[in-house]
Amino acid sequence: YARQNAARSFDWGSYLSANNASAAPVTCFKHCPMSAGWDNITVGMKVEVLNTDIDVDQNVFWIATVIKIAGYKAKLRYEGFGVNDSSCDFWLNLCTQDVHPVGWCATIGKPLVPPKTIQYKYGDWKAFLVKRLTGARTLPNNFYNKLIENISDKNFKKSMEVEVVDKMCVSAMRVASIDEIVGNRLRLQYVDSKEENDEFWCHTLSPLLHPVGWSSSTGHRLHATAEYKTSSLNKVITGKYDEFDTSPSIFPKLEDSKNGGKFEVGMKLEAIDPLNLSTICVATVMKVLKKHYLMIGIDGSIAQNGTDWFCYHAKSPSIFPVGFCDVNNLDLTPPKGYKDTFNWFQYLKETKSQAAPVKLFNKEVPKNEFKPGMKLEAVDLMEPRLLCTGTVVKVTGRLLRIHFDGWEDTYDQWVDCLSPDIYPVGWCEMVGYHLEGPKSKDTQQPVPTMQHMGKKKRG
Ligand code: MLZ
Repeated sequence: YARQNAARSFDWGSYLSANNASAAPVTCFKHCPMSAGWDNITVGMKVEVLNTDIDVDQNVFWIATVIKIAGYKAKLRYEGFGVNDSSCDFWLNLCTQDVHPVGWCATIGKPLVPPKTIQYKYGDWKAFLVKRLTGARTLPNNFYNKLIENISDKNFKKSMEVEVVDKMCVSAMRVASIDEIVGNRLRLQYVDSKEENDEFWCHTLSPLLHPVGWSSSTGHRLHATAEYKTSSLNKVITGKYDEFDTSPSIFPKLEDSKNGGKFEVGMKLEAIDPLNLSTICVATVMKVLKKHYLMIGIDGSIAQNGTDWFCYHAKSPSIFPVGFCDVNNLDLTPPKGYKDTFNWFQYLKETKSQAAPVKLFNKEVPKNEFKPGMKLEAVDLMEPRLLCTGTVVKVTGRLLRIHFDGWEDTYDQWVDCLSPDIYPVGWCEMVGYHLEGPKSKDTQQPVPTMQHMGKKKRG
């Protein structure tokens, strides 16, 4: 598999060892390849890998045992080193072609040669191996093929058009075409852009991504030509899409609200601020779109004419009923001017508004194994080209707070446990995408204060 930028990429192995850190297991990430079968990948499993502990100038291989698993990565120990001898342990990615099932060398006629450090330990290496390998588990034979098959959604192809949030004005959609696909992450190019490389990255399952005609069918604001608006509406009505249109059929079906009530304009709630994902804020339903989509405004935000309203589905895990933060002991960011004095009861009275009824919100909490301290790879959603090393610092129901290693807490992000923007350790290496390492002390630059940031400003 292509590994373009891997060379400059950050190396998890030594970092995990040095910090004695654990990683979120691959089974946590349902949108990632091999997630479903990953329970079968266990410590103690044996594999065949390149033997680098030799004198000869030739590629030879040896058996290694999985000592520890961190996401897609494994700490390995060559067979023959003792149970307590970690002196030559090394990390590899189980989902790259560096790791093979036991038996691979025999099938392609490559030699198994013991490491020179321990060469002296046994006379009959063959007998030793037979003994060690009897009853041992290894990777399934079709592991790598399955991975390749799993790695991309065939429904999304280069040059196809989508509707995606306008990064310069988050209350509107824009038309973009798929320029590159890396492990189900799309590099999109806004089609009407005057600048070159006016790109936006998002996963095929991102809530910011929609099929052609979605804006017309929901009533969402769309920055596009009149021709596009007419033709896309037509496609929605007739159900006939062109070859390079993404159609609704390849997007996840969002569940409709079945509980009777409806969100109404003016109702108050708590919501993750789309322009500052480290905060949960006091918010208002500003507009109700079709198909259970809502435009949410953060109370006290300065933008006029709704340019910072943001679309959340009624069942979005990023909106919460009034009192959610209080109940869960989280900081609620009040509108400007309220500071510590904020009180929902008074605020509702003062603003003569109603809290959105609790029954309208998504109360489902999918089972998940995320725990504070677990490492992962996460998209910096303020600059979604960047995939960075992160740590789960808090788990509240289905919500995770991700901290970017080395960065100030103001860069933290609240994300759902099923978010397609978080990945197991080793994902970047597997798909060949650059991973940003932790920010280190010597490269630290002054960071602008949060008030000056927004999707357009930070960077
Ligand atoms: N230009 C940005 C880069 C931030 C990247 C952080 N990723 C966790 C800034 O310095 O604000």
